Amino acid sequence: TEETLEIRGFRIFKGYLDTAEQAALVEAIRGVVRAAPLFSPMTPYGKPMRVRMTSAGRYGWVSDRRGYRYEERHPEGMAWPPIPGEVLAVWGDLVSHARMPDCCLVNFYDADARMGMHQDRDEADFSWPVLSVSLGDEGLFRIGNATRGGKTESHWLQSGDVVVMGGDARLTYHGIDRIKPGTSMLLDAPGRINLTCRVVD
Ligand code: MD3
Ligand code: FE
Repeated sequence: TEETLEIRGFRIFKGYLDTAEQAALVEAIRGVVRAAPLFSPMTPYGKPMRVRMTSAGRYGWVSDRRGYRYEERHPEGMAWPPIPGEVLAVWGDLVSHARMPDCCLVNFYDADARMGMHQDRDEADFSWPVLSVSLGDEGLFRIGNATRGGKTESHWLQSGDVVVMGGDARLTYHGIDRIKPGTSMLLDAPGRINLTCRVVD
């Protein structure tokens, strides 16, 4: 399946990556996680996030009692590993060859992790799109509006789907309501990986 769906300005490329490409990405991400281990960020309100995270690139996204921001180092002190070439290739094909992302955030959802509705607004320049790659179990993606609340639309993101959020969609509220364990054979345990590439500054 290779079709593009458009929901509220989000371009969803269904089945953009074939199984071999997905497996290669998972291997590359395993390398990232070996160099920069997954951690459970603390929200500024003092509640740990359900999603475990790490990053690759010049910057990584972190959250703690001081707030959400980009940092040049992992909380344990190491520099973030480089963004894998396989990820940059997808960005090059769908976003730009002129400018590569500064950050590839790696989100890992276990069977009961979710991500509440939020905006991505920690970047300096919203004119660059955000690109997201889904791997592993399906996740129910909810798309809202430019302000909190209002009607929403939901879509199941499957392994190999790529989403590009640009233009008016860049500041749209979004979240992951739940994942559906056992819907993919890609990972060796239930779970979902999402890669989010962003230009930061
Ligand atoms: C819409 N991640 O890390 S990716 C995030 O599946 C995040 O892990 C979700 O939201 C996930 O911030 C959803 C889709 C996504 C990513 C960035 C966006 C949608 C976006 C930025 C602007 C608008
Ligand atoms: Fe987001």
